Amino acid sequence: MAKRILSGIQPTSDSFHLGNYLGALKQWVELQEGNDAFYCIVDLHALTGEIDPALLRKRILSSAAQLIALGISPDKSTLFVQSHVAEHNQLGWIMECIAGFGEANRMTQFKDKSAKGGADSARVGLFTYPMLQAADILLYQAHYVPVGEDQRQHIELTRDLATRFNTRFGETFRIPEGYILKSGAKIYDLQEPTNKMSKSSGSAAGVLEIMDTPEANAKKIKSATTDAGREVKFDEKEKPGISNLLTIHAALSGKKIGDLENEFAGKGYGDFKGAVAEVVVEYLRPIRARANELLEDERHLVQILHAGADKARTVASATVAQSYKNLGLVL
Ligand code: ATP
Ligand code: LTN
Repeated sequence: MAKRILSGIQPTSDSFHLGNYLGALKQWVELQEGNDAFYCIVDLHALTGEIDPALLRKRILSSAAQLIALGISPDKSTLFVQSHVAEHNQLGWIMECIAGFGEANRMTQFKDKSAKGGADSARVGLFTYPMLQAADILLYQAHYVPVGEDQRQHIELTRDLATRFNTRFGETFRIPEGYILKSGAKIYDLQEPTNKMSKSSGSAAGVLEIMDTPEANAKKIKSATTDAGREVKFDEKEKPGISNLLTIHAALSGKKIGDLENEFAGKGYGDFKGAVAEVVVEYLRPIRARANELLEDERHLVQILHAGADKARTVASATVAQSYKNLGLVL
């Protein structure tokens, strides 16, 4: 049976990176087949960080173009921008009124992010972020929420809030489940292969960006940190750099890691890196071109997003109406 899928990604960088794709977005593309998928660019969540209006606008559009270029089809999935569907704010407030201060205060993402700039300067929106995320999910009565391991705690909170609401005010929300790939491709920084590839903490040289030029990405791979020895072998402990490159090659070429080890037996790291660079560059080339093409016609891109928002609103408004009614609000 088709399942309702919901996920979101923040438009917080000019380009998604290969970790975002292999760890999360590739699953989004796969899950749109045979399911009823809703994918949301969570621009309101992005307001919890530094706000640069011109940059934010550019990144929302660029995120949409990249998602489509990576394979999210607006015909198969409902692709939309969170701020286009006001119901997110409406249910977000309800969730804030259901959540306890103590449980919100236990969210590790808030603790980590607020600790960076000093807790007093953290904004209230960063604190209430998980309640808005719960609203994102519950509005669509999602069965599954494909996310990375780091989001497990927010999904648990969402389930707790939904259960509490249903128990106290009557059945309103489906209790969603996280769809978290345990062994999902976790991609590491090319320069520091024990840290995850990340928009915020990685060095630019260690992050393979979808919108980067082929030359830039090839150069990053060729100067990736490798390990002692010269054998191309998967060993995350002793050879994190080579293992990361093997993971990337295998994920994009569809080859097995064992077969790649055999293919490069007796050859040096240089040959291997050249092959990885070619696989990455050729994989990303049409994606980048398609994204750039979509960005050239901004009106058309916005039209696609508005159409997605219209579809999303139909589902979201029914959930808000039901929750208002159950709360005793006069409709
Ligand atoms: P930030 O550095 O700002 O935390 P990020 O690069 O970690 O950003 P997110 O926007 O937090 O990216 O994550 C978007 C999705 O990509 C999440 O589902 C997350 O689990 C996944 N993801 C991010 N980095 C990686 C990675 N290196 N390997 C696999 N998956 C990743
Ligand atoms: N918090 C998530 C982004 C996010 C999300 C969502 C993911 C916001 N709303 C709803 C899944 C479902 C993150 O930082 N990756």
